[in-house]
Amino acid sequence: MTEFFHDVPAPVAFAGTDAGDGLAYRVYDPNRVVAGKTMAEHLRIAVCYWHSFNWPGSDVFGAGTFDRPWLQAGVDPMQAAFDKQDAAFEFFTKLGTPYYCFHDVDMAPEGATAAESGHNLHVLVERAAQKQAETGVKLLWGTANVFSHPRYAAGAATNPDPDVFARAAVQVRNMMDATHFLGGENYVLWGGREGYETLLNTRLRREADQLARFLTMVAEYKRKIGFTGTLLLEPKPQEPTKHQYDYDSATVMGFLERYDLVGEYFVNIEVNHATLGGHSFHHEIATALDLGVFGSVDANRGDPQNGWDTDQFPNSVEEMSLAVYEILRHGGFTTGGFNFDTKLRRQSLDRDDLFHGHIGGIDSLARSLLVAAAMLEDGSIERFRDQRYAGWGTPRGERILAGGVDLATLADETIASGVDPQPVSGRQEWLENEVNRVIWSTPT
Ligand code: XUL
Ligand code: CO
Repeated sequence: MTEFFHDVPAPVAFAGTDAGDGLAYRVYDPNRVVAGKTMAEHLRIAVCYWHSFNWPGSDVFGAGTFDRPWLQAGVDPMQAAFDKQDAAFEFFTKLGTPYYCFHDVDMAPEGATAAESGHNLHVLVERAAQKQAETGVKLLWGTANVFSHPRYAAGAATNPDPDVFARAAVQVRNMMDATHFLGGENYVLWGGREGYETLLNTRLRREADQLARFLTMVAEYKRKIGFTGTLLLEPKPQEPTKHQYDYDSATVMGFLERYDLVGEYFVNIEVNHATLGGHSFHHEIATALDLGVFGSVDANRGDPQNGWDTDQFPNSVEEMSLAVYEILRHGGFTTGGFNFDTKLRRQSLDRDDLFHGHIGGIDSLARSLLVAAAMLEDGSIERFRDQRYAGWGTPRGERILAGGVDLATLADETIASGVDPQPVSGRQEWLENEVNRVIWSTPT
């Protein structure tokens, strides 16, 4: 087997902030213990197969720019898939990250029939199992791509044609089997085409019922095969559809409640999906945690100047620290992790650019973890939050919340007692300064 990333010595090592400008981790030291666990255990980092190995660097205005020999025209599809898999596992090993994620079609070429596609997947998955055993790299999650093929243009589960729903069932069944076989810790469903382009041709209720039926079948199949991983839905507000049904975490929760699926599905929150939805990443994380549906994260970032999913490598410690703080405060990941759903810029042509992107993102997460742990240890934010709501812990507050008083009684009592609440400062600027104080004072 020839090395693809032959210029990169294996593996990338931790060298601290004094490291020069080469390939090294400056903060991420997998074995370093922070708040009771190693950095590797906290962050559970995964590399995605699709953007890193299956995307040629094309955009809507131009062809692929990247050096990915297995994506060239005229290469035998199975040989190309083997070469791609070799390069992917070489990358995971040299980067030193514990997990990866993939869609069926990232790894195996589609055949002329559903049966042929299933066979190709089977061959590649058997080979992946061997590679996992050889390298120790594990599968964070698997997923089926039921959005790229033209048959899914009008949706997979939400398609007006039940035959398309059935073809999606083939792919999802096969990928659940593959994920289970590979010891995957989660299974993701991103409904890229489960939405609409125009309401003029769409029956909303009909499509929601179909989606719920599909998700129920998936949850039943999980139990049938004994898959113990977590089922994750990945919210996104739009792109490629004008409107996607899994808009954000709160919308997903409403859907799960409506169709009696609470407890079956959790969410995989992507930073750039949150910001496309008009939320901060911090908002989506805090919301999912409070709703009890938090599962995993697709780490990346958008570009504040444009309105699409740029999937850039995360590099803002300020932004990440607040989200990691919420995750840490709630006890951290269980089966989830930080999957790098990130892609290089189209001009990043060198093979080692893929390393630089991931290293920078991973170091930013590691630094955010240090800051988040220091914020928790410092306690000033939680102290302020506790104090701000302290009234609800008094007998008066508890009586109201427990239903011990009705509206009219409360109103009459309030008039009689002459209660006259005074506005209290929310202290936002002080809190923001507190966050910066911790960021600036936390040693690497
Ligand atoms: C698309 C996206 C997907 C999912 C998996 O925006 O994030 O790659 O993560 O299908
Ligand atoms: Co994603």
